[in-house]
Amino acid sequence: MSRLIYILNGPNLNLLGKRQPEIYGHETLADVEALCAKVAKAEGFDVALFQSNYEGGMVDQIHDAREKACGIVINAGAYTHTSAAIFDALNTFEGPVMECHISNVHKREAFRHHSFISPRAEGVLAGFGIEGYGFCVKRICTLLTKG
Ligand code: CA2
Repeated sequence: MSRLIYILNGPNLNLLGKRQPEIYGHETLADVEALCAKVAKAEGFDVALFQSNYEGGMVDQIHDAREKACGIVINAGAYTHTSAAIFDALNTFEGPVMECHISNVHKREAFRHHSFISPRAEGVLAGFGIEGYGFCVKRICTLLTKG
């Protein structure tokens, strides 16, 4: 089994730490990567972080994960609320999937309350800031080592 966990990020998350800090905080995607790498390393795993502003780009990364990754943490951004294509792609992946949102989507607009990803995810985390990514990585490590 691969010991690589993919951290997939959707549209606009490249702007993390650069816009709307009142919602998404001051940390950047580089900080997310560093946190996830630290958590994974302590458990004997590695991470690779990706970001795409395109739905097809995210689908391609999920297909890539089929060959290379043992688990996926996904923050699909606004595609969370719209994308059957990303849901279908995740269903072709065999390992654990954790859905992560920086903000508490349930405290926000109604359109953010529904997720196409959740029915495929082992767990869903929202509103923990970027710390949530670390918790999701840890959970995937636990699921893969202790079942
Ligand atoms: O809370 C989350 O992590 C979201 O997935 C973020 C998405 C939003 O559409 C979801 O409903 C909840 C938006 C990502 C936008 O990211 C930005 C980051 C910094 C500045 C501007 C946008």
